[in-house]
Amino acid sequence: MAVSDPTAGTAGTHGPVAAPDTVKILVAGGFGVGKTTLVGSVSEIAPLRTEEPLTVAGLDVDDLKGIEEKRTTTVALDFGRITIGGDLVLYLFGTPGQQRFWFMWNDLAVGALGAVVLIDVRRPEAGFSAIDFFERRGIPFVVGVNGFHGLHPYPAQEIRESLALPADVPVLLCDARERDSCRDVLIALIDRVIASVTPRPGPVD
Ligand SMILES: Nc1nc2c(ncn2[C@@H]2O[C@H](COP(=O)(O)OP(=O)(O)O)[C@@H](O)[C@H]2O)c(=O)[nH]1
Ligand SMILES: [Mg+2]
Repeated sequence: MAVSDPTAGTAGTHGPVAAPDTVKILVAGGFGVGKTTLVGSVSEIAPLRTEEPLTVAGLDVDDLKGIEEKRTTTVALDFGRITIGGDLVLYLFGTPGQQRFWFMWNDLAVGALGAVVLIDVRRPEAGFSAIDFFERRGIPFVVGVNGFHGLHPYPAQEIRESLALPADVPVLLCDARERDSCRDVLIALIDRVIASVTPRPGPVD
């Protein structure tokens, strides 16, 4: 399932040590839903950020409705890393959210085994395009519902219905600012990725 680095994992006199499995994961979603925040919360390395201040020039182009407090924006990508269970290393690539940067998504998706579609609980409809993107490409994904200000007014089931998500797509309420909360979303995604590559038992004779 995972891509391993064959050059990694040799340790002195103790002989070879199993190389960690590395997996590329995308963190996608609309503009201002908390993608950069999520990658920063969970990353063990100082996350690479390509944030720039929002400018007056972008006012007519980028839709800030509902996120008036947003001051910066990701112009290329976010990058972070998290180790799960000791030997599974996830490389997280946060996509730029504005529609004018969506041409980059196809390139970012190359080699990705799964994705988190992050939505802002106040504007769930901003997640439709990302959901559609991964559904079309058959890339397994989970939906993380970022409850801004820690509020979760709607149960996961209600959000699933409003986004017309199939029953097998996990929907997780989360807080993009909380490491453990974001980690739980990533663990659910790994389970989903594993389920998607595990053949289902055939019919019994
Ligand atoms: N109160 C609150 N603010 C958040 C949360 N997640 C993100 N933000 C803020 O909302 C703005 C947009 O978040 P950002 O991570 O840049 O969104 P992105 O465009 O999806 O990368 C920033 O000012 C964040 O500090 C959250 O869960 N609660
Ligand atoms: Mg961002």
